[in-house]
Amino acid sequence: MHGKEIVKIFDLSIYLKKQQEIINSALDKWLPLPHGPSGPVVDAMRYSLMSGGKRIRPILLIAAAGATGGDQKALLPAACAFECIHTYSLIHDDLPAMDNDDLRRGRPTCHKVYGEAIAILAGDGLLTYAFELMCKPELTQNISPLLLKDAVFLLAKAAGVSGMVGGQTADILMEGQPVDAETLSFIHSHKTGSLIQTSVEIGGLLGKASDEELYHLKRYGESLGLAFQIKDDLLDVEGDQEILGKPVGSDNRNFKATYPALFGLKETKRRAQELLEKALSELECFDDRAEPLRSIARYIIKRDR
Ligand code: GRG
Repeated sequence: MHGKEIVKIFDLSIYLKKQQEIINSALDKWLPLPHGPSGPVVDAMRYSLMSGGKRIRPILLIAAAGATGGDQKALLPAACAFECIHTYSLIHDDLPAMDNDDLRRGRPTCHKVYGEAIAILAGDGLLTYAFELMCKPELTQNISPLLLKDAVFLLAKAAGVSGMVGGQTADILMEGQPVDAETLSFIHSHKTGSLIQTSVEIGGLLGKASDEELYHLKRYGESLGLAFQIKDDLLDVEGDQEILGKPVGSDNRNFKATYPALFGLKETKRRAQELLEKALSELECFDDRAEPLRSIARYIIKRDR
């Protein structure tokens, strides 16, 4: 090649902003509008959903599909389904029966605004709406029924007792008790890791990844999911409430099992870095199209919110 080679530098902040806009406008378009006697629950669903989350799970799904050359636009309903399930988990996690938090995403929590009953129903509504999204023609007309069935199964499993609900149960039952490293890793990889890992896996699956690509994407997602929760633990100790949009120190107050509590800050940071490197190594067989996945992994360890 003559002359200067043009090197395209991937800018994660531009990428995230663009993807967040796409996801936010799809959620806004697809979520029902509040009207009639059930209006308040839809209002509450929209209140929590449209309140500025990072949209990491849907973005991971889209980025994983992109890494294998899949049709990213066609997967938007599946990406939005992850955000609905994630937001439901936050609403329920904030309830008085669970973490009893007043602030989420910089705003009063759902139950503070709408009351407990409506907040529970808004969570239920978002969880089930996720599966309506998985049946949207925008998705079903582009993906084979067999692949879609596998994706729905993986999503249900990641959200349910084998995944997030199972992790949350262990987390709550272990409150105030000493936990060993194995139990802590179970809690973190199920409570938070399952949904993150599965967003990457479904992106690869529906993006028509090869078996080898899918294998590495799953392992990337597994390391990333655990790293994400470890970083969340660190932010609860060292983060800034203003930037986080939620109180810091709540893990300590609620006697939660965390990495800093079990291993100390230095060792926790070392483990997070190790997981980042492991996640990146799983992407070695991918070309430049995996750059968003690589940058997101680095960002997850560095993030301040
Ligand atoms: C209630 C079944 C049920 C499960 C709750 C996810 C969860 C399980 C609880 C949330 C508690 C929590 C703060 C966990 C730490 C990891 C986590 C999920 C953080 C919030 O996710 P982000 O950082 O939030 O992606 P945004 O607001 O950006 O979407």
